[in-house]
Amino acid sequence: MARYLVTSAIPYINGIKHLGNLVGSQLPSDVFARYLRARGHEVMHICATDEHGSPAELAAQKAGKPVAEYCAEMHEVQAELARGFRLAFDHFGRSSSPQNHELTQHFAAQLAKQGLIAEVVEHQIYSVTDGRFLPDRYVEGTCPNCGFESARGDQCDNCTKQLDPTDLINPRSTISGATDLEVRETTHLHLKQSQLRAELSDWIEGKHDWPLLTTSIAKKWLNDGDGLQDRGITRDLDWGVPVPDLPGKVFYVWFDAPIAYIAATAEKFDDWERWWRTDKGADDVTYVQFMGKDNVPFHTLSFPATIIGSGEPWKLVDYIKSFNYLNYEGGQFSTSRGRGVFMDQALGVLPSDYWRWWLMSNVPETSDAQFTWESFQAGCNKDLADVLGNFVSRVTKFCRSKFGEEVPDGPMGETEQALIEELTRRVTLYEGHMQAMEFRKATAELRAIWVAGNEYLQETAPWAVFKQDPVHAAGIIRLALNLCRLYAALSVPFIPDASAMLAEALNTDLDWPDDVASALDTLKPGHAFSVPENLFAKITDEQREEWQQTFQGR
Ligand code: B3M
Ligand code: ZN
Repeated sequence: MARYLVTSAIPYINGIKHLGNLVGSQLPSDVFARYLRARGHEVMHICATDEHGSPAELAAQKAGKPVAEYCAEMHEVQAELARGFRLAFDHFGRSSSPQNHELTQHFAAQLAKQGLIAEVVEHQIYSVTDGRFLPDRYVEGTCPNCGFESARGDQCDNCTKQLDPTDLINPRSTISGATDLEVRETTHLHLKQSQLRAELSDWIEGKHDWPLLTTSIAKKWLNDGDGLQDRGITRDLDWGVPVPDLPGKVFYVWFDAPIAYIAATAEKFDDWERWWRTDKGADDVTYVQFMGKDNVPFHTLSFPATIIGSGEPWKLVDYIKSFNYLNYEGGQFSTSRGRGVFMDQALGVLPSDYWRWWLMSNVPETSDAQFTWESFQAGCNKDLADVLGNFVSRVTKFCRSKFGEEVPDGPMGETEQALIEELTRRVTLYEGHMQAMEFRKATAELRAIWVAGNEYLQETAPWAVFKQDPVHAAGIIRLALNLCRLYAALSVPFIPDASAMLAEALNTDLDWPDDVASALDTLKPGHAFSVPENLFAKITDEQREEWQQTFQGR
């Protein structure tokens, strides 16, 4: 038994996330955390809403609400959606919490003590039309790195380069569209990240087992030279963590957001330090982060710079699992054009297990992936309805009609032995992929484990055997009912609702199989069960076409 701290990138407060966002952080972190718990590890699984910065201010303005009220409401909306998708966080916190205010100011003070903070008179974009300084996202323009014309002031969405608003070519105000922008002087705090280059470089170079996607992005920013430039960590905004002694300024959202992983733990747990301080018990914790590829520079350079630079024994991440993008029907998801499926809409279409299964079996691990309704229909119908659902339904219904709703008694033979051997081998592979966070491989193996049950039924044909040899048929069905239980246990990380339904119908607890042979001998003859409702309905062509229409956007 080990201790795992698992965090998902914290979703921005403004607006509801689409399936691509979901599969890039919150869902895989949940799948991994559920797996670890099922294996008996001690797990702390943390997420939160990312509430500061100009996107929140802009969205609140648009909604005509005070920003604090807007954030409180949207936090509830996102927390409810997380529950709807069965994202089992130990806490879903808020970056605007008092705990995060305190910790963010603490880190800034520590960094200052270590000589890593400079007060810098900056030249910043001031909009005459808007009558204010324009921080990060209030400015858009052309990326100096790749030429993308709609780069934001903080980062280019096209090449992922971290930017300062003054870097942009042809800048314009996103509030008014004004181009009468001037550069004026204002004092900000800078984090002298460049002084940490050697330490950060050594740290990343030592991570030989990290996904290539993570290390390649990290090394690109390290070695490009400007990835570790000293960076402004304050902004001219009202909403955020106030900067002591600099009235009217708050910390930059990307400075306080990762600190919110720690703060969110502290929001709920008095003993949070045993997860986060290596001098207070966290030295035996394995810390894993989940995120989309655009978040990688902030987690491989900026946040570690805060942690290392503090000079205090805070827990550094041990493994960063990052993801490519999920596209939608040959293009991108788009909030403004209503294109693609967003988390609230998805739950209106089908229960969460369908989405969880399809998304994780198509997770954009090694390259970008694509959601299409054809693929979604085919994947759900084949894997969930035809393979798993059908197996459970055939076995339980056949048993009910021939032996009643209790596990029948009968012998096992060579076919069963062969199946146990195959499953033993496959479960080991499955566990290996889960431990390695190779989710596509894991879902393929789980599917193969389900398929093995169907093949076993096909081969042993209990419905035919029953006519000559009912006791032999009883043996087959006893094993098959135990297979249902095994499937429920193994499938928990991906389809927790179906697993729970199945466990309830089988009138059993679920535990992870230490040994397949004994796991398949858990439900004893005479054990009462009931036939579960159909676990999965098939998606019809009419439904698929209707949904295709509904979500195609303008
Ligand atoms: N909110 C960006 C995103 O949702 C950002 C992640 C913060 S992680 C500390 O993609
Ligand atoms: Zn760019």
